[in-house]
Amino acid sequence: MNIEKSTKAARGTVQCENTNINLLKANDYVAEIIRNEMKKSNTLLINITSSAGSGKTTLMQKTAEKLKDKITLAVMVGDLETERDAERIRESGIQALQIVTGGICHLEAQMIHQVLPEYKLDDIDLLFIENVGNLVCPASFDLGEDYRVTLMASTEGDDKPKKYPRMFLTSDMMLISKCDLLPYLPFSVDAVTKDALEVNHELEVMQISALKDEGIDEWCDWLLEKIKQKQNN
Ligand SMILES: Nc1nc2c(ncn2[C@@H]2O[C@H](COP(=O)(O)OP(=O)(O)OP(=O)(O)O)[C@@H](O)[C@H]2O)c(=O)[nH]1
Ligand SMILES: [Mg+2]
Repeated sequence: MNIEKSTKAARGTVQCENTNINLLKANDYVAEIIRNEMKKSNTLLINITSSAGSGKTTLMQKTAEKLKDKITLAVMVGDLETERDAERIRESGIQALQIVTGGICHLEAQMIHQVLPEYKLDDIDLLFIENVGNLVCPASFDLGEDYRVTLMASTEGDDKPKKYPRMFLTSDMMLISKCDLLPYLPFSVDAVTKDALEVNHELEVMQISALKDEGIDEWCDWLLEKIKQKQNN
């Protein structure tokens, strides 16, 4: 940390200036290329973000199970190490490729662009990016997606939207996940929704349990509607 470039903020904390502007400009340039490619092929691109373990891969599996006979969908999934998530998703009968970041805590547009030739985009209606589990860094990187969807698990505590506002500010949808556990946890759906909407009043909110198949049909209907809108444009 360059202390000269830091400024003191209220309550005695040190706030660092953003030194990543050029990196993000390069990222946004590639994100725009991805967006154009998706437009040409009429493929809906959804960036799935959340903390580690909020249920992203389980949701990908469940969504694949529900939609694979109606549309063509595929996933690319980022993790620091292992191909475990891609293997799990492939077991649901859809294409899934793993991006191993080797320690990087988020996906960047350049990584997505490198993997895209592995997908027959003209045949794919819906492409998911399962981002690295992290509520902080992935928020800063546009991946050329049409929509950003953030999972907020009931097990994480209901205070996250105000503590990690950038992720909720840049998202289009918050999925409150693992709702089957709500009866056992001190987690208020009303409180988390209120905080999230104060951060981003345009955020859509749904409750799901991928494990118990609750709210998944509503989620799939939302996806089908967004695909229809994209293909009619
Ligand atoms: N009770 C409950 N558990 C769930 C649900 N969805 C996922 N889980 C469990 O939560 C754990 C993490 O799920 P994953 O789907 O691997 O989470 P993830 O967000 O992909 O994790 P990372 O990729 O490591 O960030 C697993 O043990 C799942 O079985 C749910 O709806 N309810
Ligand atoms: Mg996962």
